[in-house]
Amino acid sequence: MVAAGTFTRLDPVNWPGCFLARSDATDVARVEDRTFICSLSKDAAGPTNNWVEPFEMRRKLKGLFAGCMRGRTMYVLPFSMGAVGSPLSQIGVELTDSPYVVVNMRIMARIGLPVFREIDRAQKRVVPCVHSVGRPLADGERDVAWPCNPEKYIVHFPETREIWSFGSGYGGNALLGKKCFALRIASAMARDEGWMAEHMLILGVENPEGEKTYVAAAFPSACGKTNFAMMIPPRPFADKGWKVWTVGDDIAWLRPDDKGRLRAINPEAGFFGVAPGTSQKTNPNAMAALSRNTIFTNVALTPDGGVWWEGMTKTPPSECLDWRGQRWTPELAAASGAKAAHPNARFTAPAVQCPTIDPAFNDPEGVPISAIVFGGRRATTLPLVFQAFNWSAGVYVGATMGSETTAAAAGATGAVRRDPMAMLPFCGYHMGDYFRHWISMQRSLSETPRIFHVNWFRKDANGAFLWPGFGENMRVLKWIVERARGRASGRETPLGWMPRMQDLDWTGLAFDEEDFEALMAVDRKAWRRELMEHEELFLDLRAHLPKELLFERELLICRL
Ligand code: O2Y
Ligand code: MN
Repeated sequence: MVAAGTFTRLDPVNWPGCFLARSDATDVARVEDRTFICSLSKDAAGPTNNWVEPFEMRRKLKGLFAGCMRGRTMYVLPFSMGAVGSPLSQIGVELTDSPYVVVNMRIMARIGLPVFREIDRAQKRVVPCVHSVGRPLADGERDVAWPCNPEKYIVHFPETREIWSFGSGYGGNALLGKKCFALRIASAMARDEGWMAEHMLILGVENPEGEKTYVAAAFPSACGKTNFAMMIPPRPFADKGWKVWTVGDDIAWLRPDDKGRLRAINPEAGFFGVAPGTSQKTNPNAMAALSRNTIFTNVALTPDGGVWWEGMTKTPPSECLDWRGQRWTPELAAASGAKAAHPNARFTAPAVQCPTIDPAFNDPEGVPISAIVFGGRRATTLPLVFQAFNWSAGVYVGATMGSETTAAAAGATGAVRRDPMAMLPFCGYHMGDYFRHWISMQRSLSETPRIFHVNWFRKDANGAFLWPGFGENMRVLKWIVERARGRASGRETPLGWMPRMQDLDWTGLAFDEEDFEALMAVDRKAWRRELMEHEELFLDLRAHLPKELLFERELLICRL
């Protein structure tokens, strides 16, 4: 790949085992408008997914795939999502003509011979995943560094459990074990088999007595999931013995065990994290994880053979090559606004290189989940934290969660986009049926995890953040795990249980009581608006919506 110009080897002393790839400028992110759920009926895919009649789509794909790998090598890549042999794992085989996909999948999943053996041993159903960059080579034609096709199709057939991806070599479009399998296809498998495939990080909180409590958390993109999963508690907490362990930063598969406790695995083996904004200050554990054996995509290359991205250091390098390979200086950037790294530039790093990786990361039985946290980026209305009264109230909280769009995302900045359980782009079937599945999971659990909502992003009247975030989120996390164990107090509010100022541990942080009141305020006028938006979402899903959620909305209105 180095010889082909796809990879640049980084300085082996400072960046051992690391490579840089620059993608085509038109192939830089997941393509939601080209992502299809081709279930037998349109109704089964629901109004939040793109649907094409499966026979029509198969005809289209047959045409696209005929001869599409000509002149290239086709790799046969067996992979296990989850530890090989775990009862919670699933197996896929990806056929791909992209060596970039192979080396990234080698970090993101367990691959190779042990998986072939597992296919023979366990007789598990295998999910076939077919991928092509869609750029055949004629005899003697010189290849480009990042082949792709302007016509892209990311297609899922949930009934036959197949994935077909054409035209893109990037991230979620091409590393088919991740969003396509571990979320879209797996969510449909999970519904049929009584488990859950969720867009959630998993972390373990260890208290000074050495007792560990595992938490799964769903936040939409751009809400700091990777940072939260690798959080370092503030000094006074760390000194007392509080520690946060990382199991996963993006996807969780959850299943009731034989005692009815919900257990979770991270089906992935690596982190495909956003580089811009990642630094020693925001996430030292991610920086350690990506310091070796890492593939960087669309970051800047420094003259000493290293990498850089916006937010990595306070002072930018005096010059570098930007993600397109063009000369970049801070002066040129000031004039043109050009970024050195693409805003969706990524690092692909092995999870075991994270200093806080949990000792149970490879445990085939998974970890017991005591709390589920939903969250979003909300300048108003949503308090710092509250606990839902019970499972169905918690499902309502997850179903109605939303996040404000940032400048990086499409759509108006500051508008609230509903993203139920952070699964809007990733649920492989009707969102109303997905809510029903969540509600029904309670029946297979002897003990339901407690459900919480957090909002690190509430602002005051001047637009300043009310909460410092990052490591200080530990104060909220401590309340959450103690609530989940029935130890911390709080007060009852219309939304659920909330901590009073004295219920949080403020050691080492002087926080203003008035700011705390503002952070926790339940503004009834704002909630009236919020409830109207919930109704709008429910109207879209009405034919499949479980009654429980309508009742939960009524109860919330009554309480307010
Ligand atoms: O743009 C892409 O292809 C990657 S998207 C992604 C990558 C890692 C974790 N989460 C996401 C996401 O979009 O949620
Ligand atoms: Mn994600």
